[in-house]
Amino acid sequence: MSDVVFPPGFLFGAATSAYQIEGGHDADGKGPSVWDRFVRRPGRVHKGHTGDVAANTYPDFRPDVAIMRRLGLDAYRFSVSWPRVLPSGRGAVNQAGLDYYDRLVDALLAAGIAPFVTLFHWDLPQALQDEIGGFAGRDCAALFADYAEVVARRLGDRVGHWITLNEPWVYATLGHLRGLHAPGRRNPWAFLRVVHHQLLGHGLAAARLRALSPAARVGLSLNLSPIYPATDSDADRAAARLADEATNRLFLDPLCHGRYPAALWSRLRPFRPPVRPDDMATIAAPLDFVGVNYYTRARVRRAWYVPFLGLWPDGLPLLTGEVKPEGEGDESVPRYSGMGWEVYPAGLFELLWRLKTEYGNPPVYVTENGAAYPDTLTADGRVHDEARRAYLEQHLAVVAAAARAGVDARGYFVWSLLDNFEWTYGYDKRFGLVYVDFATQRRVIKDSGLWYSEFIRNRRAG
Ligand code: IFM
Repeated sequence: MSDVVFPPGFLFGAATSAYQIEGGHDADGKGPSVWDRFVRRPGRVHKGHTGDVAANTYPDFRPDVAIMRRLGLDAYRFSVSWPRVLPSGRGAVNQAGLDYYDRLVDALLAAGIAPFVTLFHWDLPQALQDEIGGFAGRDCAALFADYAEVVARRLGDRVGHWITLNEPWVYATLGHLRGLHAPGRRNPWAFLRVVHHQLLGHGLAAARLRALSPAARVGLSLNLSPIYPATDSDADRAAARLADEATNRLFLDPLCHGRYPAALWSRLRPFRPPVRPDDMATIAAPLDFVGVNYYTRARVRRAWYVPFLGLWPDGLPLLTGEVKPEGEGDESVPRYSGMGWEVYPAGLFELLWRLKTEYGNPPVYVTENGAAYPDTLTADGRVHDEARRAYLEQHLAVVAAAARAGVDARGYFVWSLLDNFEWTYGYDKRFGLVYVDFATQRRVIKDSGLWYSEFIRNRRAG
């Protein structure tokens, strides 16, 4: 890997999110989030796990900052918990909550690590869900911008990079269409409103952040995935095109071209949200960077899927017709990660190339990439996670190759720094570079973490 070269100034980092690591779910005046509520609904999360304690970074983040320093990270992407800062989602600010992030930013800077701050990683204040239906309510977009301003007024003098939203597709689709994530709704009208209002919230917040800190770099993180037809049939190819519109283009097109993808939008006519005249211009204000969260590709086939009492238009696949390809690929790493996701590094190249050729070659950070595997702490006190190491090595090589081919790649963040609460999978899935013993909160840097650290050091030396 010593021949893998990145552009000057390229940042190597790792990422986490508030609900997945912080714990302190009701500490120091924090309000409940939709996830605090959702995890308490029977049967929603593996073994009833919650993020009440998680990796317990709220009481003391210093040991983890020391680990980041030891790893040699250039940057750390974390999220701010909206209800920790604004317990009711608006109005009175919880200074203790804001202080926590203020101290964290200072500690990172003192360790030479650049903070990348995500403002919304799905932990919406429950109060806003109760009062206005969360992002299904248009007012949520403006309230999000107000919240962004509160955070930026405190941290904006030291934070250079802001990520407004994390994976708005997941929040809208899993949270409001499929009911698998908080707030657990299954309503196609709410789903499309949540799509539009998140995007609008992004646009309003971005404008506010830029007004407060003209040097701020503002972007958002999208979960993108190349989508292939399962077979060569016309039906499967059409399904793949539609699934691409329902996932990748549903966000990239409005953000970069100021319009929703035409075929999907026409098919979804009965469910469309009201779009006001200025909305698309607000949403499409130029991004300073696009954050790409990449894990795998998808293959889809035509599926006649009617989950909502017949409400869905025929054939809308939404990845429900997903199939697993067989018999291809590099066998030096397991074909599927512990999430059952195909390991397919070439898909990352394809996405980055697409951003260059179809979306104006914006600066790109890979804001998440990684894999869960069933790690164990062995008798030698280590975690030998060769599969994760190989996964990271292959994907990093792809990013370097894309940069050489002219993609404006600026950085790469492993998901995740720490093992953490993996949403409906609870603590059953481990993504970390650092193993967390959730009973004792002991940390052990996995072999992949040691390798990443060495990899970063070699890049600096080279
Ligand atoms: O853990 C999640 C993260 O919160 C968002 N992106 C995908 C990760 C792995 O599932």
